[in-house]
Amino acid sequence: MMRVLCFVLLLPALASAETGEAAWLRYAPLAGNAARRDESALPRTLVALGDAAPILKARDEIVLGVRGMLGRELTIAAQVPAGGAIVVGTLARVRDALPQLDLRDGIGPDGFRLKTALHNGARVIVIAGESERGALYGAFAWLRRIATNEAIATLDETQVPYAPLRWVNEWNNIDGSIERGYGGRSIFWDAGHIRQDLSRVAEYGRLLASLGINGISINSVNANPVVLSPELLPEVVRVAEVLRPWGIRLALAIDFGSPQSLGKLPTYDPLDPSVIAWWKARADDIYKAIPDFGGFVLKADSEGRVGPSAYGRTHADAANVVARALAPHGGVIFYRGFVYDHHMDWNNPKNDRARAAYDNFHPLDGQFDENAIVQIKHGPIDFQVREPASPLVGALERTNEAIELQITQEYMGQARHTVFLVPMWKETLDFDLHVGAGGPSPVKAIVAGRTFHRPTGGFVGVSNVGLAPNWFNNHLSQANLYGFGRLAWNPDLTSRQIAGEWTRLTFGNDPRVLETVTRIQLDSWRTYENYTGPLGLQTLTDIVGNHYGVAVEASERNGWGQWHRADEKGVGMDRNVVTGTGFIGQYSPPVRAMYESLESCPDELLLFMHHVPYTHRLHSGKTVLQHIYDSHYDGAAAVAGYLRDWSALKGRVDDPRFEDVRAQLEYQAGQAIVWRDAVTRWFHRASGIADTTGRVDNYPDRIEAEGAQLNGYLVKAVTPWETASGTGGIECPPSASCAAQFKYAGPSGTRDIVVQYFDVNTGAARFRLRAGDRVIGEWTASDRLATRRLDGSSSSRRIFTAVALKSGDTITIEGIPDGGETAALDYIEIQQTGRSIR
Ligand code: GCW
Repeated sequence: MMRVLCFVLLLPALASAETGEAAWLRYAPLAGNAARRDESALPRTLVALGDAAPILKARDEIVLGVRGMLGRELTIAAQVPAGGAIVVGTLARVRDALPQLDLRDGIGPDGFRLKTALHNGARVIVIAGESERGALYGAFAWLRRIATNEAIATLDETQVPYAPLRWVNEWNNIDGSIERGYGGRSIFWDAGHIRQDLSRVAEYGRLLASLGINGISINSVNANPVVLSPELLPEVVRVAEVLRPWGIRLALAIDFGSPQSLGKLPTYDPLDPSVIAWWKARADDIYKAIPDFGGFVLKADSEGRVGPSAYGRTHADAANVVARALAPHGGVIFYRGFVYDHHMDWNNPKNDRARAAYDNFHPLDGQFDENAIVQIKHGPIDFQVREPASPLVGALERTNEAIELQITQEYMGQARHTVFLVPMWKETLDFDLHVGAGGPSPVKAIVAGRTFHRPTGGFVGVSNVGLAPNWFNNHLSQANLYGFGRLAWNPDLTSRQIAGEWTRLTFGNDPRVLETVTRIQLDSWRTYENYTGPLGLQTLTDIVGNHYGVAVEASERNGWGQWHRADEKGVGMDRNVVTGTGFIGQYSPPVRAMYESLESCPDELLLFMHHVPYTHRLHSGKTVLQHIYDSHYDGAAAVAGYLRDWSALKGRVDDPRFEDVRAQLEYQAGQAIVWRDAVTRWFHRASGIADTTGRVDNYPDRIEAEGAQLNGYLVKAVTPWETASGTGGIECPPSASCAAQFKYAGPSGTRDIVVQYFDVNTGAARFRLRAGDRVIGEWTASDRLATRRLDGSSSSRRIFTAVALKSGDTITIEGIPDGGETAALDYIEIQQTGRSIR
């Protein structure tokens, strides 16, 4: 007799799905045809084999997904009934339960098989995992097929992840803040402790499991030693318990000085016996409490962190002392390759930060233990808008590697801008470094351990989700986490496939939505590159500040090494072997030859590799300078296009998310103009060469605030100068109220009025716009972007459309400061209605 199991499903709150919290696991009802199509193909019973936690999670997901998408209630049974069933379990259990089925072939580690068949004349859908975790992955994959309208009637496929290690790092501080996180505060930590309420951790575990992520470190690599304290361990255990059912191993980032700072030893020398014993004891304790603990992540001798250099020891010595403590328990250490000197002399043309990772780690190849992995950022600098693949990836033949990709958009618009990073990651992952003896050696194959036959390796994504309902504070940024996970599972997927899947899962299968969102996403990195730093210039953002707004020279004349060396004659870093820093010599001969020669160096990396005059002609035929001008105008126009195209989706996307994304794109469109104007004006002033089409430094619709009639307002220089139009801005002294009056000299008619003002994070100044005697609008500058200055980050835009103006009208802006915020203004623009975002 069939035993019907009764249970209450404790599942994440899907009622709040349209806040973005459920991300790509919404299980929203499918439109008529798709739902009916699956009707006949779908048995009505679900058999989950065994009671291991991941299997129960798989069961719950299938029930929830089928109910949500197809409106069907599945019956849970212990055995396959006469009418057939969906059967989920490990391959071994499935073989026992369905002995007649031909399931002889094995499945690789963490893999799964989806198969439809007849069993005793009844239809079965088999979801079999190599392990319990694999079965869970299979359940998610099967549900994804349904959600994206793929056929499920006949299935026979096996999937195995490309690499064994598919981890995320969360740079969370134990006080609950997140280093380079833009989605609010930590879901893990608060005030020095693990949070009481871990419900968002459970939801996050579900999202990660749906992608096949199998490890997570939950604190910043700038680690507080306290994370290893025995007092905190019981709290950390709680997180491990929440993530374990999702097949995710918990890990911690560690501080290399911990034996001394936490353990009170006189030293942290990795070769000192007391230090060796200390690491072993800590690892033993952790594994007693968390038997499946994943391991440690270590940032040493980098950006002020202590490391083995204090004792004249090597990175391998440092990695190995920790690796040996973990090895008996099956743990691994990810040792970060991000090691460089941030006090380099800018005046020395041979100095080059890009060389650092290779120079530090290549000599140590072969000296790392088998459970140590060198974790390498995808480019040689630091997550810039375009970098070549890190040469270190190709240079370690006897060392495990993982590639570090940054999901959180530190230099990529900090989730205020939509930038889909998968196309960028793909370029790196597919890049052939021409190493090894066995044919093509793309980055993905090397880091997965395939090229040099390493025991392990893989992918690490710096994710930094937060408590924001939609995790990142930008719905479209979720696609980066999704894309990271999909690539870690299968880097051969195309960017288009990933963007398409994500869009269907996140916004449904409406073809118009699919086309628009996919196009925006696929285009968005190139667009961001266009209006920030094209041609390999790097992002051109505020390197010494918030890494967000534009500041062209912030990278120069300091020790951080993100230099582009633009001056009055030319631009770019000479990294040549013959004339420059020699960085290009770190690549294998074919790659070296391509980058070394101006003829074969791709335009998009030209200024990363070479210093050239502004008049140098690109392969495209344009001069470097004209390309810089044009790309910035193209980029800003493209974002305006995204806003227009998204706006046309009203009614096809639920209202809350529609409006969130619309507001985000509107903001981005304004910021793209700030970037465009700042960068083009900077290069115009530096080079003295005009834009051939006359756009740069020529804004006919614009009236500068510093030229208005000022009542209380004072003219204020803005730093860096290029982030304010004209010669600066105006600000209102504290405890005053001020007004600026502009004369409208154009013909009478309906116009859009753009107000460019500054919104810093030290107050909430108020503004009022009048045309003649009429109040057109009021607003408060209450944004909390990380800047207290008038600069490219705080420069903000407000648009009032279709304002009736008469020739000679006075347009007045009244400003009332608040706290440290001075109701500062840059300019207004009076434009023909409908053309205001250009
Ligand atoms: O990109 C830089 C960030 C730092 C970060 C560092 C790293 C965690 O600005 O915030 O520190 O990289 O990757 O270690």
